[in-house]
Amino acid sequence: MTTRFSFPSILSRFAGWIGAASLLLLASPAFAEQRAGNIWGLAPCVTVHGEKIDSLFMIIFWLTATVFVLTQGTYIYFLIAYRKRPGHKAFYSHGSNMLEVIWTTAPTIVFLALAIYGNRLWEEIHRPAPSNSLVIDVSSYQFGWEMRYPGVSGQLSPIDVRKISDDNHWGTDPANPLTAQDVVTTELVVPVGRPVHLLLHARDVIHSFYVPEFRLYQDCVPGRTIGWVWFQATRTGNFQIACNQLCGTGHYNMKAPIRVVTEEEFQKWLKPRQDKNAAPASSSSAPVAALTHP
Ligand SMILES: [Cu+2]
Repeated sequence: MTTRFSFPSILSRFAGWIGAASLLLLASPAFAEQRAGNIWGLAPCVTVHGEKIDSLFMIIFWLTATVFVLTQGTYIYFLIAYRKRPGHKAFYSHGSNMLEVIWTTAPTIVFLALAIYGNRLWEEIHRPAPSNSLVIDVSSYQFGWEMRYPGVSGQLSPIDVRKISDDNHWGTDPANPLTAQDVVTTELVVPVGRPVHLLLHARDVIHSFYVPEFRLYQDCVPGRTIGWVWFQATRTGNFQIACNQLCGTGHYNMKAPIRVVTEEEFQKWLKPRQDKNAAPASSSSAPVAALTHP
């Protein structure tokens, strides 16, 4: 007996496509070499907020997955059970009003609950940063990142975004003694377990501060201080900021390393840099003054 659409015949018909897809699947790890994370699922999560976002994500995923399997399963079952067969006569069914009410009300309640829960989570994440946060200024430009930490005084030099330019990366006042104390770096080093408050800036065009492991994605807009981003890392590790807003020809390479370290390691890293900037600030106050008050 020959059937036109037997499984082997379908297989041979699509052999070329199946072969190509298998090759692509085998070769895909080579494309993914640049990424440290898992390309098949979510990147590991290392922030308190991120864990909450993931929990909402998983609730929605399992909810929709369950509904998908149930509805598609029922659909396939009905297709097979009520297929056209000799001796089986089709009959008209108007449906069930009760069922209609149930499957309209149930999703409405679920969607409302998700919206309320999601909104609460959004508010929680966008709550002002705790007062004990470490404040770090982040400057994005074509094509890189710069970080500014408070100097020995524990305070960042005040800025005016209107003064941000290629010559004045932060928009600080050179006459302010705090300016010389600021610690400027090209890597983001943060202590684990402590809230970190970021002030995001852009010097030229819109960039985006994106760290998948932090579940953080926020645009940096020229002329603005984006001051609502804060996070608290849950474990140490090495990560990367990647610009996630197509910002020009060098966009693909616009990245900076992130190191989440212990509080002791953090102090060991920051202290010498603060001390280095503290010394010339007091001794060179004369030239600074001379510069600003000729
Ligand atoms: Cu960019």
